[in-house]
Amino acid sequence: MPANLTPDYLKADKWFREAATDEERILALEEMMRVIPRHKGTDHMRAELRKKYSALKESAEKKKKVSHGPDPFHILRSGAGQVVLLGLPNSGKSSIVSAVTHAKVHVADFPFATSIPMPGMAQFEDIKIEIVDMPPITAEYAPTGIVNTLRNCDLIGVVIDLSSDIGQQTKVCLDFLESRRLLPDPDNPVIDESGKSLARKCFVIATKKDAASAEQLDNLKQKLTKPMEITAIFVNDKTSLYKMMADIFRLLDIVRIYAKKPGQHPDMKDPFVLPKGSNVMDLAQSIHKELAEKLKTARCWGSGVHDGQNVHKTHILNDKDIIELHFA
Ligand SMILES: Nc1nc2c(ncn2[C@@H]2O[C@H](COP(=O)(O)OP(=O)(O)O)[C@@H](O)[C@H]2O)c(=O)[nH]1
Ligand SMILES: [Mg+2]
Repeated sequence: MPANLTPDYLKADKWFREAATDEERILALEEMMRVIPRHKGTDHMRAELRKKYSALKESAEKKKKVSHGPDPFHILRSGAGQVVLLGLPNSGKSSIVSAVTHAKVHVADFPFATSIPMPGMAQFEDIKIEIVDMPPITAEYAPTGIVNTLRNCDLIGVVIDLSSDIGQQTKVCLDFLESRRLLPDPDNPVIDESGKSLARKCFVIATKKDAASAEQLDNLKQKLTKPMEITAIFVNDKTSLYKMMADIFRLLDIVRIYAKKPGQHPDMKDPFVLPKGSNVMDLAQSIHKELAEKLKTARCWGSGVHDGQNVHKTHILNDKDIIELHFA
C-alpha cells in the first residue's frame, strides 16, 4: 500500500474491512473514494475502488429485489423526532427506553440482551418523540446494520454509565462515531451526494448518577473530546428523566405550532411540528400544499408579538405560537 495514504483513508479502509453488510461496505467505499488523495500515484487504486463500488452497488440492488421481509435495522421514523441510543453493554440504554416509553424492551444485568433496534414512543408534553433502544457496541464489535440506523436518525444519544469506566466508554463510542463519519466536525463537514450531512447531532446521556460520585460527571466532561451536551439521569428519578426529554426536545430543533380557524379556539392537543426557523408559509404548506398558495394573511398569538397581531408569510414561528391562517 502506498505510504502517502492519509489517516482518514486508513480509517475508512479499516471500516470497509470490518463491515459486515454490503450496505455498510458501500458507505465505507464512498468514504474511501471521498478521502483518497488524488494524484497519479493513486490512479490505479481509485479505479479499483470505483470498480468495487459499482460491483457492490449492483449486487446490493439485485439482493434488494429478491430479499424477503424488512430490514430490522431500518427503523421507520415516527413522531416529532427520532433519537437513537449508542453505548456499551449494560450502560443503561434499555432502562432509558423502558422508563420513558411503553416499549417492551429487555432490561438485564447481562450484556447483549438487546440484539436488534427496538423503538418506543416517549411523550414529551404534547408531542411524541421516538427513542430507539440499540444493541451494544464494544471496542471489538459493532452489530451489523447499526450504522444505517444511526445515519437516519435526528439525534444520537451516547449512553455513558457514570458508575463504570468513563474513559473507556467515551473512547469506544466516540471512536466508533468518528470512524463512521457520524460525529459532527464543523471544520470538515461531510455531505453525501444528495447534500445531506453524514454526521448526526450527538449528545450524552450519563446514566446511573445515583450509583456514582459527583466527580464522575466532571471526569466525563473532561473525557469528551468534542463539545457535546450532557444530561445526567437516574432511571427512577422522574425529574431527571423529564429534564432529559426537555433536552432532547431542544436538541431536535423543532417548534410546536397550534393552528386556529378564524372565530374558533385553537386545537391545543395536536400541534404541528416544524423545524426551527420555519415561517408562516411553511406551516400553511405542511397543513395543505394547495391551500397554501391561497394564503392571504395570518395572525399570531405567541412570543414577540401582540396577541392576534397580523404577521407576514415570512414571519418566523416560535415554539408554542398559535397561528390563524386566512385564505383567499
Ligand atoms: N443504579 C442504577 N442502575 C441502573 C440504572 N439504569 C440502569 N441500571 C441497571 O443497569 C443494568 C443494565 O441496564 P440495561 O438498561 O439493561 O443496559 P443496556 O445493556 O445498556 O440496555 C441493569 O441491571 C439496570 O437495572 C440507574 O439509573 N441506576
Ligand atoms: Mg439493552
